[in-house]
Amino acid sequence: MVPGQVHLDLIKANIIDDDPYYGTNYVKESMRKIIYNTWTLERIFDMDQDFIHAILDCEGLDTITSITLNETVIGSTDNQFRNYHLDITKALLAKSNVLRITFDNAVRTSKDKADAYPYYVPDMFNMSAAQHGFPNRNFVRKEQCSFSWDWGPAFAPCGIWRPISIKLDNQGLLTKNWTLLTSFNSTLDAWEVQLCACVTSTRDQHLQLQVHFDDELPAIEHTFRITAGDHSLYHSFTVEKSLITLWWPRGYGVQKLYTLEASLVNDKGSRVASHYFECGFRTCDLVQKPLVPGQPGDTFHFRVNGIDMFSKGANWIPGHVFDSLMTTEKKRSLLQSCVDANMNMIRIWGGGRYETDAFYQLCDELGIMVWQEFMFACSLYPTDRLFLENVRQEVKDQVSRLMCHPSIILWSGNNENQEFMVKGWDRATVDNPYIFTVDYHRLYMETIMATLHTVDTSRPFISTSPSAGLISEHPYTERYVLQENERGLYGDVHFYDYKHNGVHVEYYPNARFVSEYGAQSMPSFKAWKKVSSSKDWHPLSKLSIHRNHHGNGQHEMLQQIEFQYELPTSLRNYFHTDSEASEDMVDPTKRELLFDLFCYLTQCVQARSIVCQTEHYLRGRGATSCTMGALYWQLNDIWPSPTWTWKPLHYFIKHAFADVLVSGYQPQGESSFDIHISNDRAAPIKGDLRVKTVDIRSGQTLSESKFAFSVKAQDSKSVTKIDASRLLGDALTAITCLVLATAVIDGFDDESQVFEMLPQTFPTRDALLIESSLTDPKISIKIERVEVSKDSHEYDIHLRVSSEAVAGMVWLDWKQDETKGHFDDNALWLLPGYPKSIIYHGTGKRPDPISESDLQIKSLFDVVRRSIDEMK
Ligand code: BMA
Repeated sequence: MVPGQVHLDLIKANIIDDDPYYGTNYVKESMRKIIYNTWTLERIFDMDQDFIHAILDCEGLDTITSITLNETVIGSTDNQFRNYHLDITKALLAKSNVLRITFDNAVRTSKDKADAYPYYVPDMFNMSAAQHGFPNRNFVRKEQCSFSWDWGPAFAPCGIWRPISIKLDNQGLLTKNWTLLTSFNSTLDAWEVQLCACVTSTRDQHLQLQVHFDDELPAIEHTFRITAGDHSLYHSFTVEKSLITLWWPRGYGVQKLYTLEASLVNDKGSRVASHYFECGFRTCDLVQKPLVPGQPGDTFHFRVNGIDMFSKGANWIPGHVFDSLMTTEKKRSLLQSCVDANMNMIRIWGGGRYETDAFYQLCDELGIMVWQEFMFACSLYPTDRLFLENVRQEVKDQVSRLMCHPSIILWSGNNENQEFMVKGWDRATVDNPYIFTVDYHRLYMETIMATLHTVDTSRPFISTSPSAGLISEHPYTERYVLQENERGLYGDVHFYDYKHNGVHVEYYPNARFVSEYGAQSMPSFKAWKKVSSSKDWHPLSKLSIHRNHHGNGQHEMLQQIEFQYELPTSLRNYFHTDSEASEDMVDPTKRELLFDLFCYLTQCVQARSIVCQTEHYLRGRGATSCTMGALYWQLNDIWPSPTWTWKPLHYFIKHAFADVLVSGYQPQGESSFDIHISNDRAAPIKGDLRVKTVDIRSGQTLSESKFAFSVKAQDSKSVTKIDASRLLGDALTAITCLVLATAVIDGFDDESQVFEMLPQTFPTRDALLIESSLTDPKISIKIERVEVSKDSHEYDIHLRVSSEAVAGMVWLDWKQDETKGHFDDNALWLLPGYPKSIIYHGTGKRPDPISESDLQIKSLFDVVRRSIDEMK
């Protein structure tokens, strides 16, 4: 399969019949053998066109290869992230060409390199036994997580993973690639367009560059006179400011993109090369300046077109172990889900891959800002001459390819490698920090930053994330170490805490920018079922533990469930009992339902913890922390396993990232509830905040109150702090209530100006006593109508969900897996007498006939129901 990976060819040919994603197949000897083998891909073809010069254009080979054409060696490669242009002029025949690409074992190669290296360069392998992976990934320029990660399996695949083609020249000119950069030139007070074509000419000639920019901008012409040989034909020109419509991140304006067509015409009047770009015009800065002049502490936020922005988003990892199965359609759907969840940024994390052109094109169109990392993560790296030269070429190739995209607003050197070194994750960096500091500087400053700046100086660069900020821009000097009293005052932060209750917000950092934070949950049971069998359906089953690559993950999730929910004792005991022993506790046919419940509970807890944390960061905008970014970990998954990726959380995040957020929490040591409004709009808002509390057991209203509020543009503040006695009305304080709050903005009548807080139980800090607080909600669902698009490809199912008592975390899903689409809302709290309308947006084949019985509904009351019905 081209583009593809050898694993997929072997599956297609039935040479391996195990599903690589099933159970523990990924560590089976038969699967691992694929990695340890050498594989040769061969293609026999005729060349029926004339040519003077020919190259084999490899956009991505994974990774260690040697290449022959008709038995002539034409090249070798050792970097998955580079483009290779191999000259095949002499080897190419008219008939029966044999092209062979032999892929060597990357795991062995990296080990050999590490063994031969003069000193030990740590890569975290020793700290990650639970990942069932391979060591020394840092010695090979290959997707780092393909050697395993704390959310992913080790397949270390090989293959022609990106397109490959032969480029012919029969007119004296061959173009290898085109690049484009648009930037604002403040000296000229105009936009500058830098265009470059890398060509090989077989003769001296004149070439005319013709640039056509939609019809809106003036056309450009420029003549080059070149000799035979390789050339970079570089031309830069300016465009008047007044002619340009800016590209904006979503939520701030339009995503204006211009089509630029560049052509080269030779002295005989023939058009010998041409290329289209979709480009945009915008400025971008990462503002790291004193927050209060003369005081310690710098800002850390993005400024696009002069506007300071709060970055709302998530982290992106590779979407599939085998890249060719991660289609553009799947990427589009994930990126659209970011838009639907009100995000404006994604961070392409440094342990994965540089994405495809189509991916960034989608980000440009959707207005999603991209924080782009170079592919180095959680490791230290060698710095010998060959390694650095390899990296230099990689940076040139990737930056040249990607810099035309307005969505990319930052280049970042790596994920967590500075922290690895500074915090001494491996003994070696503690014993001799100087070696690794010098190495760090060589790789990220002298190699990556220096190479980047030969190609693109229009975007900011940071060497790492999380960073401790800058001491000075000129000379470029990073702070590296933060003193105790400087925490949160500089740079960005990654924050994970598996020990505390996720709704206890005082544990969350007060930081300028939190570029990673997250919590694990199980995949949906439907997804898990496809990769497991009934013996695996227990929180502590061998498979659950095996596939949770984050050491103690299963126990941590159980602990987190208990922080938020007090489970019936029988259920609690069952979850905590060793998987095999637990078999005696329930009827075998009921294990499925209980495991499904466990998956659901982990997802509820994850959603609540991460949204509480996200709301804390959004409130931080108006606090002394001046927070200006929250990117949670992690948007997408690579395989069905317990990981940090979103499930019900997505619906909560949509809420937290709305342009007006109503959020509330119970402060530590207090019996009150503090409600804030965060305003991401460019204009101030004012209106009424209506607060209502409901007895969670009876559904009776306990209290109602109204508060006037006003919040400045792009600010956040506390609107009211309500005491328990007021929240609970005349009721006994022992009662649990649900707090509902709605902000209605003045001066508008439409629904879009009404913002609801996510319902919160109060007391908020305590575990919800599931058994004694909940009543059977008897949820019912009605399909009201189905609307089908004209081409029948898309359809909307309009549903109405109602309940007879308060229902918590109501989760809707289809019983079968045949539908493709999403509910516009889910993970809801329902109140008796207040039905909710939900739309399911589907594409492709729809359930026909469709009925309410095709849907599955879960709510927190199922914990009570199932622990009574299913436990022996
Ligand atoms: C951060 C990331 C990843 C990791 C995640 C969860 O450190 O950069 O390396 O998967 O945490 O542990």
